[in-house]
Amino acid sequence: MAEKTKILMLGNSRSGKTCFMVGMYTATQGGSTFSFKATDPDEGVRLTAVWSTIVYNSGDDRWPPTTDQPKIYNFELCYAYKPLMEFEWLDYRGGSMLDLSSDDNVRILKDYAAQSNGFFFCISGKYLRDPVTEANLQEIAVDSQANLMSNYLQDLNLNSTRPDQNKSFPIVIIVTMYDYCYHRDKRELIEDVKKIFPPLFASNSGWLVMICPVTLGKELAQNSDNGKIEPKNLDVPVAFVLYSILTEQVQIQQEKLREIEDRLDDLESSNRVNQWINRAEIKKLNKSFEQADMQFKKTIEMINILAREQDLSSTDIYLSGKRIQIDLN
Ligand SMILES: Nc1nc2c(ncn2[C@@H]2O[C@H](COP(=O)(O)OP(=O)(O)OP(=O)(O)O)[C@@H](O)[C@H]2O)c(=O)[nH]1
Ligand SMILES: [Mg+2]
Repeated sequence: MAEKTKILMLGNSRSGKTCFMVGMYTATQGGSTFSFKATDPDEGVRLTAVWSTIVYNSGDDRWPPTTDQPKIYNFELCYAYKPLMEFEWLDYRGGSMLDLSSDDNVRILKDYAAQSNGFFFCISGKYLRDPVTEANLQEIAVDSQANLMSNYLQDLNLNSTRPDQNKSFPIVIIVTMYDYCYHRDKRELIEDVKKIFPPLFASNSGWLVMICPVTLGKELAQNSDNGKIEPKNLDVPVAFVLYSILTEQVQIQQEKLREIEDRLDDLESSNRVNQWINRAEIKKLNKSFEQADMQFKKTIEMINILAREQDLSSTDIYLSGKRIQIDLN
């Protein structure tokens, strides 16, 4: 299993962060062969209870209270009940982004950002009901706190102590409460989201970004008290993170195989006497090659599993502002 992946979900207060996390955890328990498991079983029970309340209660009682204390959740993403990837997830009070930098919550958020392997930015669909224009762009960026989220990316780039600077850093812009935008053309909506975060789509910027509209139910915009819960796309952002981690692993593993092969070629192409002198090294390298090859094949198999389970080919993914097609098959 890959090392623990830390996700920081940024979004203003009431942007749907907690509901997304709870829904992602619970809604994948059924149909898919992928599922989430809370590392702490009691936490799993609590999350399931929160979800049941959302599904079966009505009125204000159905929704979880605003998050007051930052809290870390640990999940395992499983395939056929076997752990594939470990996740750590910070849920916090969205309003914290507005607090002064000396505030404890801001410090926790900044520290977590510095250790994160990817960011999820939440923009509520409420802000995108109407087309984004020059006249309303600033207001949307300020109200949704998109401008504050971008600051975290700047910090990330400036933070030279980050050990894994060369690693890919997936970003998902999640349009929560997409039900507010069902009347809109999806392509136009996606273009509007891009206008809110222009640096993420600049050419040569290197950012790998997915834009993913999600909803807990299409009736909720009209009827948040009693609308039916029919989650959509809640599992897609994490599948994208898994994809980006796996493809990065494949590249690293391929590089390692190439290096071992080159060294073996050098040693084996020398004369017989040298080959005999280096026989222990050659044996060791052959063993390393076998191990690296096994890991490589395992990663390819995981990518194939992901391809079977999750169709990412029609999702909106951009690399340096260019839309890329992920077809894992
Ligand atoms: N229409 C609609 N409303 C939603 C949806 N998801 C959540 N909501 C509403 O949004 C409210 C806020 O959701 P939360 O998940 O608590 O928001 P949060 O970002 O965690 O808020 P803080 O904890 O204050 O930072 C909920 O109480 C629901 O009323 C959705 O998919 N559609
Ligand atoms: Mg919350």
